[in-house]
Amino acid sequence: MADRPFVVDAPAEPDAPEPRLRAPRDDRSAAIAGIAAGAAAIGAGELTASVFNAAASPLLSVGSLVIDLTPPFLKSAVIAAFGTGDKPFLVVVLLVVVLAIGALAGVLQARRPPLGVVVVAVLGLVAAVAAITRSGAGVPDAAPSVITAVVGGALLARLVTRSVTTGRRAFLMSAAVSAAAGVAAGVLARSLSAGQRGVQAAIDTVVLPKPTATATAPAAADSLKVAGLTPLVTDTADFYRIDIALSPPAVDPASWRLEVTGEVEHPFSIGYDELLKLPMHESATTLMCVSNPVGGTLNGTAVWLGTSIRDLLVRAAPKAGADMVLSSGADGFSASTPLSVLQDAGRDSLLAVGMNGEALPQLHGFPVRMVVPGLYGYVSATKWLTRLEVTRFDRATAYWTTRGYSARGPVKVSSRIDVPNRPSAAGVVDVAGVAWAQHTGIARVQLQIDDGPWRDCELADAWSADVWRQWRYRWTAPKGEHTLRVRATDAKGLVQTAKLAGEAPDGATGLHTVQVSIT
Ligand SMILES: Nc1nc2c(c(=O)[nH]1)N[C@H]1C(S)=C(S)[C@@H](COP(=O)(O)O)O[C@H]1N2
Ligand SMILES: [Mo]
Repeated sequence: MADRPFVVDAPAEPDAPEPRLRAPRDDRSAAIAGIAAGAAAIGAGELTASVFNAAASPLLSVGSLVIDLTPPFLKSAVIAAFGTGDKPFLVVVLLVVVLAIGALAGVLQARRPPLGVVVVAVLGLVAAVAAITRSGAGVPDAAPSVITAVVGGALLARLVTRSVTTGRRAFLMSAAVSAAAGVAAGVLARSLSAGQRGVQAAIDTVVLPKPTATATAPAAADSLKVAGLTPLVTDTADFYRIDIALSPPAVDPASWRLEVTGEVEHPFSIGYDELLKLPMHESATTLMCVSNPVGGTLNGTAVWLGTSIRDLLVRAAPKAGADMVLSSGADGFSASTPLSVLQDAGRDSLLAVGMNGEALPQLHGFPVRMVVPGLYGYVSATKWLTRLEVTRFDRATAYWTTRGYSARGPVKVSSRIDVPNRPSAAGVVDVAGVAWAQHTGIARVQLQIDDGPWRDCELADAWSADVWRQWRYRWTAPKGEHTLRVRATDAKGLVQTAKLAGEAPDGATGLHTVQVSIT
């Protein structure tokens, strides 16, 4: 039987006992067969997805499922270790795990056929379910996973059989060809990803409307010219990126619509072109991630161009009793923002279409995202926005709230030392950094050197309460090892706490402390 890896001992000695069937125990060949079949199967699935729908990629779908199921502490640990490289890291881990399962399936297939094929089928099923249950996906999105499973199962059975029916070289050759074909298909898939290229073309053609008001930093605000100090406005290319989307959603602006719905008198929906015709103004806001550790850099300031969320809510007319807006993104993310914050006339909450003078980049939420001064991103800054649902905190729950984070997330007053970040020569040393308390503003920054008193630092002019503030201290530094510690006070007099708290459930606290060698 061609598909059963049993062989007949041959040649039989004339006086030997009956030739008997034996199960080959060449586990190593079987494992190689499994890995080769796995590589070919993944390549086939990815290639199918890239042609048909990049979001339906079996690998990325399973990756997204893993992200969904990752407990917050692990997420924080991975972000801490890999920063924005957390996603490539996850993909590599996934590949290794899947190929290891492939090796195992090969061994199983050799020992107990068709168990190996069953394992492949189960993997395919998991990928298919992951692909279908992604937000905005449908049953056809299972196709790439089905193809992965079919290619994987068939190749596994065939290669395991070959591992015992043909010579070792011929077997290794066919395994190598399968694996190489898989890698080639995977590379081709990456370069194809049709939807992704389409989005860049769409972004390139956007003509942003003229702002009714522009945001320009006061000349004096950027006055602290210290090498290594965080610039007031973050270059878009350097802007941190945090989201649950393994591959950023490719949203076509031509078919994009925002639904404003829920507990409102006048639900409506609006398309991209229509939105661009609304009054648009610029506003500088420092965005903050709740996962930012003390001293971390998961924050950035941009000049956002957008239209007032408050005005859109006036049009929808929320009903009495509503107290939350649940915003959703095309990646399945959702955020719970207090309705009162979005209705606050004193707060520049934007439906943003532009970032630093250009259309929103795909990574930062093209075509439309939210920006709300004073709240962490996970409760306010929904990218690839598709829906605003007016509701209540006791009725609806946002993405991170079901994963150990608070339903409400106002930014905590905090500060960071940027320089010195390397050994410095004794003499006058600039100690500098940024401090933030979005929407309240920074009134004071103090520095402690070793166990000395808290000394007031120089502050750059404030741009607005919504933007971080640069600070500097001119330190006459003596030789030796020193400890520097910073703390900020917000405009309401609240002093940044020294009490240590982790990022979950509502933002880290503690004082940023650095050691510096003065030589
Ligand atoms: N659609 C979507 N929007 C999202 C997220 C997400 O995972 N998906 N993450 C939020 C979080 S946690 C933060 S801190 C900000 C980060 O925005 P940025 O990537 O543009 O810096 O986006 C927010 N908006
Ligand atoms: Mo975040």
